[in-house]
Amino acid sequence: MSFTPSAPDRRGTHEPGVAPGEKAAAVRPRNHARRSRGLAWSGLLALLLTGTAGCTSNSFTRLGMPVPVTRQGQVTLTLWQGSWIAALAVGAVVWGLIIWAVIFHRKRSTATPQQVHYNLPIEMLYTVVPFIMVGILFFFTARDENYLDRMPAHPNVVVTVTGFQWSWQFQYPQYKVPGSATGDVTINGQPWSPSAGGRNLPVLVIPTNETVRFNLVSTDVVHSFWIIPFEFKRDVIPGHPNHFQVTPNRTGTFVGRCTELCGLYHSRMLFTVKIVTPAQFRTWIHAQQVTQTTAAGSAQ
Ligand SMILES: [Cu+2]
Repeated sequence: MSFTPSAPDRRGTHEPGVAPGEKAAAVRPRNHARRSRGLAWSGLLALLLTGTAGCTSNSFTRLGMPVPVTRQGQVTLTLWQGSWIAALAVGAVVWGLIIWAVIFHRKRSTATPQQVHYNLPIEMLYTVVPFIMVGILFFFTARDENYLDRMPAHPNVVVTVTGFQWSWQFQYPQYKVPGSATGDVTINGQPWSPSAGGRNLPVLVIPTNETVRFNLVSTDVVHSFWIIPFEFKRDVIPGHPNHFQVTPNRTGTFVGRCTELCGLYHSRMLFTVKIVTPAQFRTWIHAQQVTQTTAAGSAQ
């Protein structure tokens, strides 16, 4: 099957002045050049795959994403990397075909080329192949989305996040504080202020290797809860509680923010996230219970 229907069919014809035997000899170097080109393409593809496969996690192989700090974030990162590898592979084939057409089918004379109407195999190919590509991307996206949205019945830690103009409140309903306003361990936030320089931001503390469920509620307008290295954000909508669950797998201190323009001081709606070991988490939460219970008692 010829993939170049516009090329005149020269089967059975001879170039003027060239004997059939001489022509066979001239074909050999052309085959050799084709093999070299094939090798060059394979080499380029191998280089691309090893460069982006993510054997080691660095900023180049992460393609702009931060180091994930949850199991779920790693899944998002892998989907992102896989999509880029697929896009680059498709790009290499398309660029290769363009360059091939430009070089080997360039205008060689002023004569009008042979005119053709259609080529059914090629038209079927360029209709079916994009469907397959979209289908593959859709499959991996749907599979990973189902995993990210999974909500096992018994999370280890529950945090109720309340977004308001322009800060956050973090409430731990499993840890009670008798006599306090909410009845639970609660961290009340204030917006970032230039004088405090971030020292007054609310701190969200969660443990590693335990499932943490976030219940998201808003008291006023739509906000969006974004902890950058979770590689995930979810809207916080008044009258429509949202949820998600993660398993942190790396300790550290990170920045969280609102990612839905929610009013004048939206940009000040920052918070600090501390991922600590389970033992450090329990020490911190029990210290909060004692401090907040004492404060509630003295306020009465
Ligand atoms: Cu907001």
